[in-house]
Amino acid sequence: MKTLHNPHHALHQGREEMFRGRMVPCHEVPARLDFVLTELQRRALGPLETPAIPQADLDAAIARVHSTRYTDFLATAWDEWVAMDPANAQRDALPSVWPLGNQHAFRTDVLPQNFAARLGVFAYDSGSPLMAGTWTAARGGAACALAAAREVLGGAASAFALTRPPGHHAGPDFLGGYCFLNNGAIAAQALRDGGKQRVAVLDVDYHHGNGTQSIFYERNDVLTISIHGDPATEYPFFIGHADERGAAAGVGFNLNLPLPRGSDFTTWRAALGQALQAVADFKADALVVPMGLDTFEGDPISGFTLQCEDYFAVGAALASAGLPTVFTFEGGYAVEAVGVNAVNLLYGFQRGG
Ligand code: Q9C
Ligand code: ZN
Repeated sequence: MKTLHNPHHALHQGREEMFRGRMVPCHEVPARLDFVLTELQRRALGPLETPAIPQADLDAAIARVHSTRYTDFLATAWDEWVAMDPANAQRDALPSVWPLGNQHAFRTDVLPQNFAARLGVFAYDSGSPLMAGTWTAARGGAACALAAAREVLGGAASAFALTRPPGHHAGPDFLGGYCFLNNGAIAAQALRDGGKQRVAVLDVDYHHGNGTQSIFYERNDVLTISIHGDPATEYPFFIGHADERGAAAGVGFNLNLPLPRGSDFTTWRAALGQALQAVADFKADALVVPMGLDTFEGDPISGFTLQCEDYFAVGAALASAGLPTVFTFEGGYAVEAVGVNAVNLLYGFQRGG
């Protein structure tokens, strides 16, 4: 399996995130990707490439899933943050005021001139710092996702987009959960645009793939499935329940499989079986797997108990779908284990179900 690597990822390097009234060191750190890269090379999964995607192609692929209002904001966000106060150059940008939802009469159709307020329009949490290199890094990740989709469209059985920052919490016009551009959604849309008729997205990150769900919620050509910690107790809290089945033409094309915090691999694997049945029923002709490794027992911010060896079985089960598959790299914050767990999953897949 080929890996598409983002050489710009470390330009995104947050210092601190807000957590329960105080600032704590970021969990989503560049070292995560370095551990995956080292393990990929040590175990020779396959060739490692830097994507060669023309900027215009990348812009077009991003625009297929994100609004230009949002990407225009992201493209200039850092400069505007620094323009607010030159001292901001030493601090990451985080929001501190939000419009809540439309039912509260706060307006988002008129964007405030104040940058901090605008950041609150586009960011739904205060745990996703934005800095000088965020836009370049996020675009580099999206390029990996697009290149991985092109690999598969070109006939490869699978490809791995080693994306960082992660993507699955980013929606059509919002960032959050350490995510800015939805790499998995960009890959899924690129597969559709490249001729795949029905694309399934099966999100195995510990957290609900809310951004991807939002992007495809009203569509019946992309099935979105997520196995995750129950939002009753787990981030992102306000979305990810089992009764969210899609809307308009998309009714029946979103499947949420929330599991209680503390769930073990036996429970998790049963949910994966259900997810794979849904993929088969949908008659998908391509699969995207937003691959979070934060289901690992040792993860510092999550609550499932998967073991390192379990990831081989996860990969093998995913391979049993028999579909051309794009993997994107999502969460996983037990930094020293994330490389082994990622490569175990990919190896399990490559060996086959
Ligand atoms: N301070 C992904 O796994 N906050 N995002 C957790 C810990 C957000 C996770 C609180 C977790 C987001 C891609
Ligand atoms: Zn996660």
